[in-house]
Amino acid sequence: MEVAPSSALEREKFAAPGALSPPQMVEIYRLMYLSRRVDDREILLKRLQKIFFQVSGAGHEALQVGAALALKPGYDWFFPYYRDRALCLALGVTPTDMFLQAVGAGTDPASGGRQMPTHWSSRPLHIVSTSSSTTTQLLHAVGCAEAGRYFSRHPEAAAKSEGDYRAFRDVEFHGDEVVFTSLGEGSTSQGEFWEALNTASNQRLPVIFCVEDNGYAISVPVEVNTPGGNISRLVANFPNFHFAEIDGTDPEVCLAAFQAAAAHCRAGLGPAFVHGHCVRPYSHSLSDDDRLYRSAAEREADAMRDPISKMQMRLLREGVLSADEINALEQQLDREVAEAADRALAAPVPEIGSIPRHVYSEDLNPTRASIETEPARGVIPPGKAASVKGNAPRTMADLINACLLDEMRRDPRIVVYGEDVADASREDALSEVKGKGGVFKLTAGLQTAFGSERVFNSPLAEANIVGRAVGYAVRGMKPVVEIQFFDYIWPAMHQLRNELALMRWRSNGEWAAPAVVRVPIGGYLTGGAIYHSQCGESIFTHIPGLRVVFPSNALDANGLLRTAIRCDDPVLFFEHKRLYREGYGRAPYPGPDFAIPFGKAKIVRPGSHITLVTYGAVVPRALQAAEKAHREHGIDVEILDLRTLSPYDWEAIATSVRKTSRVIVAHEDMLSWGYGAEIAARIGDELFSDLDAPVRRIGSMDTFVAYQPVLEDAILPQPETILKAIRDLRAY
Ligand SMILES: Cc1ncc(C[n+]2csc(CCOP(=O)(O)OP(=O)(O)O)c2C)c(N)n1
Ligand SMILES: [Mg+2]
Repeated sequence: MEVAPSSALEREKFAAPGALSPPQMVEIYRLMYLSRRVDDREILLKRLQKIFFQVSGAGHEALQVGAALALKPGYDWFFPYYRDRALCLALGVTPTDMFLQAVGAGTDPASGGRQMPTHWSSRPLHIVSTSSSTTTQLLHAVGCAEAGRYFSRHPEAAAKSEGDYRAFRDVEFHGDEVVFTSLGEGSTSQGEFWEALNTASNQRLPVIFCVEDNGYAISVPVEVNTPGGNISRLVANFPNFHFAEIDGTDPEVCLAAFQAAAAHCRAGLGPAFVHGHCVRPYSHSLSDDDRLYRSAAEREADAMRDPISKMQMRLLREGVLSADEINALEQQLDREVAEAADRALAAPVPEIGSIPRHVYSEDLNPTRASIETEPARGVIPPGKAASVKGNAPRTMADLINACLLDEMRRDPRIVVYGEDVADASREDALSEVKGKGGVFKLTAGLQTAFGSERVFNSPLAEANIVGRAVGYAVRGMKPVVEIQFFDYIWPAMHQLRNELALMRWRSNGEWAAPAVVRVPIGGYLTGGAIYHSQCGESIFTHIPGLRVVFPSNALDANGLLRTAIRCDDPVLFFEHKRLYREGYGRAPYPGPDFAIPFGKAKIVRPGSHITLVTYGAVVPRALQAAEKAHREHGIDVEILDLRTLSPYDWEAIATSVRKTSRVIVAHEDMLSWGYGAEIAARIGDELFSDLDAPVRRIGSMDTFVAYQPVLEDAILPQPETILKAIRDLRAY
């Protein structure tokens, strides 16, 4: 028989604060003991090599059961961490589910055999897929709370809509929902911990942050991670918080603390911080032995505070259960745990053929040809007066801005935020000032048009921007966020690679985070120097699950951004700063529905002698070189602008190379390990017999971009560099 999770009926009994009744005490003990025995069983299975990893929740049970019983699964939202077994059991995850993950079964409901044990996920219970990265989940919780608040204030935005991601992103919300997230005391050292508290505090979000303080981060004691050794003291000055520092081994104290925290959150007063002191009797994980770094006296003191034995003593002391009754309950639970483990051990392993499933959306394919539309003619761009000539050519900056305006009007689930993207955070100023709207003015006028709830400034913290976007997106909203400069994307790298791009695959399709991250990129700026000129797109095309777009002109930028926003996958949208306002590539406003599918290259210049595969700011430079090659040397170069880098248009490359038999791959990013290396390797591999010459690559020097323009020119590929490669290859 499967072990029953705490039923809704049982849970109601815990809703009201007050002293615990005997049946409540028994239910708490049942959950805590169950959690410990699932750990024990997993440890046994690991020793028998039937499972491959084990991390226990031992010592944390009281705190977690207290939290779970104060909250509502399937109503509130949960972003737990890897030790939260008792929390998840008390929310309704079954021991069988847990063992299925431990054995890596194909039927593991949390990840289909992709994640380690204790990496929770359950859509019905609102447990959002967790990673192994300590602390990333906190920013997801913050974004989730923001999305919940947004939907409660704008319920019409939750309506389903066919034709874009909304068809597949169902929305549920409750006005008084709470978002729970937890972490260990060591993980409070991560910057994202502080970034999450920042936004939760500033926006009075209904998030409960639970620090499960067992005194150690693997072998590192608390005072190394936390100056003074107590995180409660350090966070005490954050405004709007409800704070509680408690004995995390006493379930009655814990339950009362979480009830008070939830009441504060549900009343809209702000977030809560519950700091529970607990113990860690089983070392960090089965790969760790705390006898290597903890004194015997310290470990014995911990053992005295073990929440399971303390609760058992209390049941006996208060006459709630006799020794025989406790024995009978434990034996019953032991049997159920053993049966659950046996069921999981008999489960089939995942199919090898299932591996690529859910890397990207299985529902909405952004490469499908039907996305393609013709540009509308003679229409007036949004926000412009009718007197403005509708079909005058516009810059890439203009047409990106126009796309954002159009899409925000069409889709109320879109929010835009980032550093400096608002017109003015202090709204009072808006009556007398023009507004900032981004350091490159790409988001100008959006706040004025759609209000501060939909367009706002983030703190100066890139992980905060992307981490919150994950939380927004899992709730069905469409964050279209900005990283101010590519050069500063790195603090968000962890969130981009380990969270945003991975959410769908690691949860076997249960969750997804289809956000758009717009990123100004690139050099050729004259004076941009090292920290305002970087490229580095291949680092991101190397991330499965992420779509990577890199347009070279205004029309493509407009049509591809629209596809990105309507897409069901996360998209990294690179905008070349040098191209924002260039004369090259301007185009009339193409109307509010112009879209270009991903993975479709454009032949910018047809030719028969050499294929030149490129993208971004190298496109106009390649064109110059090709024109000169034609004029002065009679060489006819075909230029392919890839437009999207992941996916990319292999068919277009292959068709052209089969025709010309000579190919150059050119990009602005550094040559070595660059994007061109992959394309060149694939051409060599699959088109070898079509080639008459080696595949040539052009990229910048393997350095960063220097400030002095003479150096910058020499570092980055120029039309002359390209022309020389064209001539050499023709002569080969
Ligand atoms: C970002 C990140 N860095 C390092 C690790 C490796 N690691 C896993 S758990 C852990 C210690 C965490 O300690 P604490 O936050 O106190 O939680 P506890 O394990 O004690 O419950 C470390 C360093 C990780 N998972 N993620
Ligand atoms: Mg710890």
